[in-house]
Amino acid sequence: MSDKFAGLTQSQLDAHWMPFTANRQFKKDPRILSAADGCYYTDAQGRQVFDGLSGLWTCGLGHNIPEITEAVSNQLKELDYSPAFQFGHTKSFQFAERITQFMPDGLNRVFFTNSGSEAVETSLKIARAYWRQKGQPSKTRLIGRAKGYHGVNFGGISVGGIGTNRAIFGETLTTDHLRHTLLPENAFSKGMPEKGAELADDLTELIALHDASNIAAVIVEPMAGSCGVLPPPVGYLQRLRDICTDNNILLIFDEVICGFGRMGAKTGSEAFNVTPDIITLAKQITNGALPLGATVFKQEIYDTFMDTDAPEYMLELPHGYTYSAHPVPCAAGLAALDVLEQQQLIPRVARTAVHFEKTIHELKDCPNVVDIRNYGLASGITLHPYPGEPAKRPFEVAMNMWDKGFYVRYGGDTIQLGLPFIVEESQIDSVVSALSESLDECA
Ligand code: PXG
Ligand code: PLP
Repeated sequence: MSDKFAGLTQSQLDAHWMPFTANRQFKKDPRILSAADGCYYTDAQGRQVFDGLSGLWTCGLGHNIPEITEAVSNQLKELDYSPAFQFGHTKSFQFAERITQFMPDGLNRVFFTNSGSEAVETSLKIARAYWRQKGQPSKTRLIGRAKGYHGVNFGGISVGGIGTNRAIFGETLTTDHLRHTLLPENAFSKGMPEKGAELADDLTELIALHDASNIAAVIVEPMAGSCGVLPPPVGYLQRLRDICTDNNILLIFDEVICGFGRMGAKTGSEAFNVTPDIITLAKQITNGALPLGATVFKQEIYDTFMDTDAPEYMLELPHGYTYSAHPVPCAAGLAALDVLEQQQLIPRVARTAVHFEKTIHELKDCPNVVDIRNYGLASGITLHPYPGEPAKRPFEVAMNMWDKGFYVRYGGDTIQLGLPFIVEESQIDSVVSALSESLDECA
């Protein structure tokens, strides 16, 4: 069990083109995970590795949850697949209603997808179709925000605001972007930063430029995750909400990371007390055990499609995936939300976040740390870059952490933590103290 290649041949390693991975580096020095339980992975050499990102923001309940395993295995034995179009099975309806219990009031119609990226495409397509359905077909323009991450499909990269994720793929949809909210004067803010609410007024300027009659929707992450954890400035989301309401523009919150507990609340909407018209979900929805995403709509959007003179046998919306509402991930999701609720993990996140905030900010004086941001059980630590090589230092720190037995995320000039909801204070202290050592060693 001490072979870091886990018995894989070079040709097997070469056959898999890995996603968002430095393939050449990985295949020389693979990091293979072979098992997981609670807050720990076991790697191919049998080492225990602390899961500092809950998988990829997916496994807040921890790993190897017996209730999920049982639900999935029972579902596979009972009904392994059911056609998604024109036929149904009980789990998707039960799960849809269960999801709405976690959503803000009024968001109560659920469309199933297989990933966050598809949840985003679904939100953008339906936003456009909604206005057409309401007799306003010119409302097509979609607005995102700089540094936003909305998955990797064409709609998502069009509204997305991370240049490296779109630059090589050629033409995208015609979109606009609000400025991001990462202000130097907010460095080392704890929780929501004080300054920056007025950045929401960028939307007013875009409305002046294009006219609201041409704008379908604005999409933002309530707390931007992938670009390095940016909690919204105080008052910012409410201002966006007000401008959207005043101008008949749909507001979409991409809650793929924020949804189901990460913020110490059911959603980012609840944490920041602002209700959008549409919410996208994925990741934590099944605790990562199986792929599933969802897009949740306020009822009036759904009703707009149902309120039609077309014959009842006609489809109201030509959209959906072969695996939309697949019974097995629906069963996993039902079990995951039951565990989240029964173990009262959302209030636990809110409580643990207090210790996490205090502890993570103790890294302020470590070498090369230029900013630390946090909310709930999420944190982003920005590192001073090597000249011309912004991504190198986070890579070095993350590899040093891996050697010490801690998995943390690195991307751009940032190290990210997304701790499991079940984390103990002593484990928070261990990961932060290891990070402090790594920052010293990589200085
Ligand atoms: N929207 C948001 C806000 C996301 O965070 C997606 C959409 C896309 O979801 P899928 O399931 O298609 O990947 C995401 C995904 C990171 C990291 O390190 C974040 C994501 C994915 C992988 C890594 O922060 N977010
Ligand atoms: N490509 C082809 C040729 C297909 O037949 C389908 C679905 O039937 C798709 C793509 C879309 O696949 P999915 O529904 O899994 O997104």
